[in-house]
Amino acid sequence: MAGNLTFTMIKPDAVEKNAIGPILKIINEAGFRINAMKYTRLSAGQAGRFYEIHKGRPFYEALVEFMSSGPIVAVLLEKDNAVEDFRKLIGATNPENADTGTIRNLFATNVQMNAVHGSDSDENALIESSFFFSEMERF
Ligand code: IDP
Ligand code: MG
Repeated sequence: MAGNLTFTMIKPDAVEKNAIGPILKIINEAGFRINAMKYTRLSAGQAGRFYEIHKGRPFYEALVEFMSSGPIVAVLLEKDNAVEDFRKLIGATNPENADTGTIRNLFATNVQMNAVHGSDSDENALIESSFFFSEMERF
């Protein structure tokens, strides 16, 4: 059975574009409930650990540098079928391939600076949310 939690980050490019409000509005209107949220900045070490799974890929070093270049908003979201529905809402990794109206279509700059993160599985949603949030930060 699909889980009801997914984890997202509003990435530094979207924060820089003043798109926190518009992106959260789209997320709320799509039926996601905010379970936990934090405005913070990752160190290079923390970004490297968050994206450890991509270590060795050609884009890894630049991704770590980008993700630690400015503040982000980390959000734990709740909805039925959360992971799959949220991936649909954000669109393809490369905004050139993202469907019209998706968050990446509307706000991404390029394949690296693509506005938002979205968990790819229920298991990773839990791992990623516990990277940012303690029990007492979740509601
Ligand atoms: P996802 O965010 O859609 O799940 P992943 O393949 O998990 O995409 O990649 C993680 C992040 O790494 C992407 O969101 C993007 O910021 C960056 N990235 C992925 N592929 C490329 C690439 O080909 N060039 C530059 N950056 C990339
Ligand atoms: Mg991914």
